[in-house]
Amino acid sequence: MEETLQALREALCEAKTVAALTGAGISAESGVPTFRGKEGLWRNYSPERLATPEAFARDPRLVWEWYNWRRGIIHRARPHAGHLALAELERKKSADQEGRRGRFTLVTQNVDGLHDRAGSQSPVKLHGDIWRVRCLDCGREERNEQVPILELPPRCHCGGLLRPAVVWFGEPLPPDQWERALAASAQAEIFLVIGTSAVVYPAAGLAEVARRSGAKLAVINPQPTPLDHQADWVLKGESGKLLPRLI
Ligand code: BV8
Ligand code: ZN
Repeated sequence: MEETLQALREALCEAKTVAALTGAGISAESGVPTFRGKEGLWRNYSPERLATPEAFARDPRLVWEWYNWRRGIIHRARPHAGHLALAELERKKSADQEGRRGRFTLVTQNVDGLHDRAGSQSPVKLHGDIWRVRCLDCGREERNEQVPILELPPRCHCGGLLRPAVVWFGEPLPPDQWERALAASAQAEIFLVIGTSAVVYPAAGLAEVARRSGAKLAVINPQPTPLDHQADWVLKGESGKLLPRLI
């Protein structure tokens, strides 16, 4: 582990452009349950039942109860040293290095906003934001940080039903965010895959985009992932402990 850490540290120093893809695992140490772990969010529910437009159409109140519960947990959560380390890497890479302008792009599947609270400037949010809502009728999208939202399901001024502004299964990713993620992955010399089971597409496909464009791949996860076999560095451990040591 030590030599892998040191090798990746040196490569990160050298690299001009770096990108990272994070998943629920980086929020686990902040107390936010992951989706597929043993304590996972999906343990009691199946994704089909909750994180789909059909589920919301069938029972908006049930889906909102699930999001209210998650918003409560996230509201009480704090970013940890791993989130802060990624914000630090962003600052280091964007500061002029011997006149070479480096770049670090954070791409996240998480909707909890912990990266923003840790100081990441403009994370690419592939799956939306749990703190924003969108009206099914007039399409108006706004911030909503009520914890909890009292009247469920919440209504827009126009009377339309408000939904969480997140990407559900079967829904396309926001085109602007997807474009930013593709560009960052294609230009990265090093692509970090942190705290994701890499089973949800198209997000998980970004690692392949990066590799095909010549990037080296690093996986940071206490468990094995489908990307391990094609990674240049595999660090088996928790993001809150490994990222500060790495960065
Ligand atoms: C789309 C937002 C089409 C909402 C989420 C069959 C095969 C392949 C693909 C599909 C298929 N059937 C359907 C699909 C497509 C589907 C998909 O990929 N399904 C998977 C499950 C098979 N994808 C979609 O539907 C996407 N849309 O394809 O649209 C389209 C195109 C054009 C036009 C119309 C339609 C939309 C996907 C987005 C779904 N939304 N969430 C919400 O959050 O409520 S997905 C959800 O999973 C979260 O966003 C989450 O981030 C994401 C991925 O999960 P992970 O982040 O990886 O979390 P997980 O729990 O799985 O893993 C945690 C990891 O952390 C583990 O590895 C664990 O070991 C590790 N860990 C634990 N502790 C730590 C740690 N790591 C580090 N440190 C620790 N301390
Ligand atoms: Zn409306």
